[in-house]
Amino acid sequence: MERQFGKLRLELMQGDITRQSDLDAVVNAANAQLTTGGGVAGAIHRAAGPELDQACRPLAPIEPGQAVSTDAFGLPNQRLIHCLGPVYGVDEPSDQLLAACYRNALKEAGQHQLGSVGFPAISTGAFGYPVREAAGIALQTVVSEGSVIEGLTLIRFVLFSNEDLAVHEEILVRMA
Ligand code: AR6
Repeated sequence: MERQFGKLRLELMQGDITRQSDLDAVVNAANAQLTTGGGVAGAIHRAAGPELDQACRPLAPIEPGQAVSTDAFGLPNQRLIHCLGPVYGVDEPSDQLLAACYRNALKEAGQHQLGSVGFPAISTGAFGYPVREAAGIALQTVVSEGSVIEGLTLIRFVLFSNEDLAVHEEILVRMA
């Protein structure tokens, strides 16, 4: 599904965040140390290769809601943006910290003049954020913050499961 908000196109698809070769940047659902792990971070570090670990080291640790960026190394993108989502029920206020992730990731994209960015569903895996709640925050935030970033024309949510895609579609369809 896709929707246009002014000059910004918002796309939702089922897929793998490491295989978005037509996007300038993709976002990593990172840990505070910016090391590999499970889920998105594991897939990104495997695809990017060991140089990513070295590039991340001087930038760590990061705080919940923060975003930093590196070269994308073996990934087919120009840049990688690393966000630390809140652990649900632990890092509070979770909703504001999750919104800050998306806002700060988009700011980072703006600073590097990136025209297209792909996001996974940050915090909804190992960090336990309920998908429906997280999707509402994520979609609202990227629409309001994305349209003020100069040069940004495409945001794509790459959801790993069809169930997660369906939840995001339900919310996007109803958004004003
Ligand atoms: N492409 C797109 N989405 C994916 C992929 C992929 N390749 N792999 C998993 N997902 P998670 P978090 C989905 O756990 O909750 C790591 O160990 C997944 O199904 O990656 O922010 C880090 O090191 C889920 O819907 O991120 C951190 O310690 C969503 O992406 C911690 O997990 C996010 O799941 C971060 O936890």
